[in-house]
Amino acid sequence: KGRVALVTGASVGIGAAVARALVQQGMRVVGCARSVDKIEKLAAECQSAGYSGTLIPYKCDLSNEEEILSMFSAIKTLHKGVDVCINNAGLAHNEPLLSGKTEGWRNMIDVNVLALSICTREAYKSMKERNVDDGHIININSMGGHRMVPSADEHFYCATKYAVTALTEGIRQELREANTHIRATCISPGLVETEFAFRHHNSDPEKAAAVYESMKCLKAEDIASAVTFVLGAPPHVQIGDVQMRPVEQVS
Ligand code: NJP
Repeated sequence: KGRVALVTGASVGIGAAVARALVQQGMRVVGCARSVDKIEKLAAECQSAGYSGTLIPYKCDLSNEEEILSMFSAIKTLHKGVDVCINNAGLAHNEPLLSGKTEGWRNMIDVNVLALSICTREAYKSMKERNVDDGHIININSMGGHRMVPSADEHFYCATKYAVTALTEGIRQELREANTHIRATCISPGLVETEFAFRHHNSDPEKAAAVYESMKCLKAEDIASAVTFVLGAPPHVQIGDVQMRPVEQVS
């Protein structure tokens, strides 16, 4: 309660559900994405619902480091700093490796890996300069970041999520070496019903719809519950990874 959380990719899907849940719990949430109008709408909804926290919309293209750094400096000026950083923004361009486009790969690296790393570094800096010892970095990973054999056309996306698995563990070790109690966790969902599959630039909408119709998917709110569970764990408990799949999902 009263803590400042940054949620990246808060305009729709999992990020919007996480932002809403944290505002409901009384946090001051800076929600960022490119479609800031959608976050403004969500902020108004949270206010009319009478939630005790607030949602502060911030327009940021996470593939641009300058924009990320300006956002952290605005958060410092307006809200003193970040106590919780939820690296949620992510995307997939699903196409075969042998014929995929470099632009799509670069976009996935920029958002799924680099933006997550930059936000983590800046959030840690902010926590350290204010002696925040109970901060938390939560990375929204994927079951694809653990699967030994990625599904067809998802190889590059899974590679970026393998990076999230390695980075979260690396962050946890560095935090320990820095002798802080700031924690790092990743949450790894299987299929979640959001616009995600429909947003893959190269995916066929019918194929995307079929994916979601094939089983009873997780809801964005299920992932938000995992985030509030992780944040609510007693200070001595380190939750490394929460893997969540729909019951019907095999791998
Ligand atoms: O995705 P979606 P989800 N700069 O497409 C933002 C992982 N995951 O909520 O900028 C700033 O509905 C985008 O905002 P906008 C997945 O890998 C999902 O399902 O306005 N923001 C939007 O808010 C990802 O890490 C599933 O377009 C940028 C958000 O990202 C996380 O869950 C399964 C941006 C994407 O919303 C959230 O996914 C799984 C940029 N350059 C893992 N680019 C699943 N849904 O099935 C994108 O295993 N965003």
